[in-house]
Amino acid sequence: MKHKISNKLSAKLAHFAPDQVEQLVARAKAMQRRAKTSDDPLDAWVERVMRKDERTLARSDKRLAGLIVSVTSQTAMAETAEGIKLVRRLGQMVVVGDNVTLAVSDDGEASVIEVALRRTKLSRPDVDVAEREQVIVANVDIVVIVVSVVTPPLHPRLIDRYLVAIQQGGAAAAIFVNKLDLLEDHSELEVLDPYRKLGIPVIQGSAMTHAGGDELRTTLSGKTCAFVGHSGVGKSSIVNYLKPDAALEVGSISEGYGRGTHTTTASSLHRLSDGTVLIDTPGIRSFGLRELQDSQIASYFPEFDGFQCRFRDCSHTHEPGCEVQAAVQSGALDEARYAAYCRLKAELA
Ligand SMILES: Nc1nc2c(ncn2[C@@H]2O[C@H](COP(=O)(O)OP(=O)(O)OP(=O)(O)O)[C@@H](O)[C@H]2O)c(=O)[nH]1
Ligand SMILES: [Mg+2]
Ligand SMILES: [Zn+2]
Repeated sequence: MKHKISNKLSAKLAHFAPDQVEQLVARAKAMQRRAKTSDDPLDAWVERVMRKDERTLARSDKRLAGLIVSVTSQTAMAETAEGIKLVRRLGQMVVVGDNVTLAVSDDGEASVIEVALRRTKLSRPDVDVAEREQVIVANVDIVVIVVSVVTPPLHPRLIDRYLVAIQQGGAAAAIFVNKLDLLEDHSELEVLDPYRKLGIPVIQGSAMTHAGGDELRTTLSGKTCAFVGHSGVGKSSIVNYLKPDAALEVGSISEGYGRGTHTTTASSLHRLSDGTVLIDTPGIRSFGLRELQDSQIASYFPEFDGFQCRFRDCSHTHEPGCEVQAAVQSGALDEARYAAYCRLKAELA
C-alpha cells in the first residue's frame, strides 16, 4: 500500500489549496482502507474520489448563489437565500467574501462549483510555498489595518507592507490605532502623520472605551471591511464593539512580550443593519509581499509621484540629481517611509 501520491498527480492538483489536497488524500485513504482487498497505488484512489465528486455534481441539478462567511481548514460556510449552509469546497479555493455558485444535491449537501472573479483581494505568499498565493479576504472595499499602542506596541513598518499589498489587491486602506486608553504620551503617534498626508483615514480610538467609534462607523458605513494586523491588537474586540452579537473570542496578551496569543484562527463575516459588512481575520506574525518587481516598488509610494529626478529610471537610492532623496533630506518627504521603500528594494535585491 502506497502512502503518498505521485509527483505527477501533485502537479495536477497544483490549483488545490494544500489543506484540500490533504483532505482529498485522507478521503482516498479511507476509501482504500474500506476496500481492504486492493493494493492499488494511492493515486488511483485519489482519482476515484475526484470522479465520485464530479458524478455527485453532475447529479445535483439545483444551483444556489452564496457568499462565503467563514472558512476553516476543513469546511466553509456560505450565506444563501436558504440560510447559512455548510459547504464542501471540492477543488475550489474559497476565502471569506467570495461569491460562489453552489450545487445542491437531493440530500441537501452543498458543494462550491464556481468562485466568481474577485473584485478586490488581499493576498500574501503562502507560508509553506512562497510562490503560491494565499488570499486572505476577497471583495472588500476597505482593509482596516489595526495597530495598537503599548501592548503590543505600535509597529508602523507593518503598515507600509500592508499598504503595498492593499494597493496590489485593489481595495482602499484605513488605519485604526487601538488601545489609546493605555497611552499617556501621545507624541509617538506622530509617526502616523505621513499616512494622513497620503489621504488614508487614520482613526485613533479604543475598543474598550469606545473612543473613535463614531469616526470608525462613519468611515466604514455601507462598505465591506476587513480588519487585519498583528495578533492581540484588538481586531476581534473592535468587531465585537461594532456588532456585539458577533460574540467573537477575545484573547490575552502574553506577559513578557506584550504580544497577542493568536486567538482568532479563522476569518468570519458579520453584517450590521446599515449594510456595513465586517470581516475579522486571524492575527499575522509577519506579512510577506508577492509579485513585487523592483521597478514597481516606487509606484506603491504615491508620495514619490511628481518628483523629476535627473534620470528617468532613477531608483531613488544612490543616483545624483535624485529629487526624492533631496526631498527626504529637506524633510519634505518622510524619512521612515523612505527607509521602508529602501528596505523593500533591498529585500528584492
Ligand atoms: N486596554 C485595552 N485593551 C484592549 C483594547 N482592545 C482590545 N484589548 C485587549 O487586547 C487583547 C487582545 O484583543 P483581541 O480582540 O483578541 O485581539 P485580536 O487582534 O483579535 O487578536 P488575534 O485574534 O490573536 O489576532 C484582549 O485582552 C482585549 O481585551 C483596548 O482598546 N484597550
Ligand atoms: Mg481576534
Ligand atoms: Zn530619484
